[in-house]
Amino acid sequence: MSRPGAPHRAPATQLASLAVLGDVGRPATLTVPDLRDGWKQHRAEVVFDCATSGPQHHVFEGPLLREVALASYPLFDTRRRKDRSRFALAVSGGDGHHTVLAWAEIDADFGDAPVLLATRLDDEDLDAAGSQLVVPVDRCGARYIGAITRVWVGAWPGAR
Ligand SMILES: Nc1nc2c(c(=O)[nH]1)N[C@H]1C(S)=C(S)[C@@H](COP(=O)(O)O)O[C@H]1N2
Ligand SMILES: [Mo]
Repeated sequence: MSRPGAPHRAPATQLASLAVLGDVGRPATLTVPDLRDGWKQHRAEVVFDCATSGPQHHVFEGPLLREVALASYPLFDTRRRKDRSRFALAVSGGDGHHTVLAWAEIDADFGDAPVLLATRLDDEDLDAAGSQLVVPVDRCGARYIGAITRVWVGAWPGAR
């Protein structure tokens, strides 16, 4: 039960957001509540190894990275696998840590990896902390980028 006049959500200043940008038709800025309200939430129980702190067990919930990226209309021909396979994604955290994935890793016709942009971590909302990348196919935790600020989607330009 909320107090009369109390906001239903945290004030905007406490909401982290990420930008989807690059070779896309419709760049977007999305808060964690946007990621929760706009797409089906998937759940992943994962174990990953950290080089410094050992095995970590977590439960994440959030939309598929693929679905969120597709909503920004990557500039490939969606019907052509070879065109899609030229694309990559770069995911950046607020601290500058970043990683890349091949589009083919998350494409249903290729690796079909259920990579998530988490909105919840161990039953806690990530609204203020920011979304975290969840890569269940990885043995180690280095690509579980936290406090995501940018998801770049683009194509290697190739030989010109
Ligand atoms: N933004 C950001 N995300 C990051 C890192 C980082 O340095 N910066 N470290 C990664 C590493 S090496 C690991 S093992 C996991 C640790 O996740 P945990 O803190 O939930 O165990 O976060 C990953 N995500
Ligand atoms: Mo780590």
